[in-house]
Amino acid sequence: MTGRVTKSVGSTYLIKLDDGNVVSASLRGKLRLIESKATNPVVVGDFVDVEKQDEWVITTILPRRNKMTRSAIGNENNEHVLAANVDQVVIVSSLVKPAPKFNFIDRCLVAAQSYRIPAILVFTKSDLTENFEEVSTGIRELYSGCTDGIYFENLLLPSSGSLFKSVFQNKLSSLTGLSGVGKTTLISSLNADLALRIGKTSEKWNQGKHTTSNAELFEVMENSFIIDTPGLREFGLMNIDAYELSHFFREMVPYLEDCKFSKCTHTHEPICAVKSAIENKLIHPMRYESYLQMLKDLK
Ligand SMILES: Nc1nc2c(ncn2[C@@H]2O[C@H](COP(=O)(O)OP(=O)(O)O)[C@@H](O)[C@H]2O)c(=O)[nH]1
Ligand SMILES: [Mg+2]
Ligand SMILES: [Zn+2]
Repeated sequence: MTGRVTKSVGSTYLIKLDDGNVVSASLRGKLRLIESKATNPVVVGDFVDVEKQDEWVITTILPRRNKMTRSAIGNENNEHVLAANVDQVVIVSSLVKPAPKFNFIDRCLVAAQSYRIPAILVFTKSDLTENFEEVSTGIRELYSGCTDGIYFENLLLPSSGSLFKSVFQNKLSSLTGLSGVGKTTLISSLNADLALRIGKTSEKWNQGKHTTSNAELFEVMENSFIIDTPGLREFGLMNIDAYELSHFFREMVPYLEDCKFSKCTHTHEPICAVKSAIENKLIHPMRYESYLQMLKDLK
């Protein structure tokens, strides 16, 4: 039987089986040695084969489509995998109260791009925004070239619930966003009971009792999961080389091979296709600002 890992507690895993049942399984001894580089061999989101022996045992971990890790990209020794087979990263921000933190959004986008996971932006509190047309147009100009969907919503309207049902349907979504932007409201509109449960879990995290974050998948609707990972909120800058950073700015990628230097950082180098693209208004100056800020933080 196959199923999906939704939670790990010590060396026990909760598996949602294809037939809808949830079982608790452990890892067959041999499997523990696979992926020995990772600190955790099986993670939430993994699809696994399980067998009922005396108890349920995970016999195979199916190949992963992608994985979100906490440690350095490229530094696979000792990486901590947070989740596997994530379909989309959903980054929630509010248009006002609090105003969007573009730097935070850009860091999340870099992370999503580095994991090769599609990224969706949700901007809430459209109802409280005075010059909504202007603001939303500006944000679309900023982000349409580097995301897979942008939504502007008033989460308090019932219609936003049905919109987001279609966004989250049949997917594993990583939900992220700063405090107060509407994450709980959004989850409530999909599944009110769940929003309460997640709130309680987050409280526990915030008390700092857990040192390693073991994420949990929450089933918001049938076959639709969200992962609310405390550590992911910050999407700290990863340990990547300076010249690699632009590879994770999606709208810069088409220009990279035209820079004179293959390890161009698009700052001081001569004949830089990225800088030309900015001059020609093909790349948004705010994204370049953000790029420069992140580059500084890498050093
Ligand atoms: N007017 C308005 N208020 C919203 C909207 N979305 C969320 N809120 C309110 O913003 C506050 C924070 O929302 P919450 O879901 O708790 O944010 P979280 O910290 O990201 O989980 C709550 O009082 C919500 O009712 C929106 O689209 N419009
Ligand atoms: Mg909340
Ligand atoms: Zn360049």
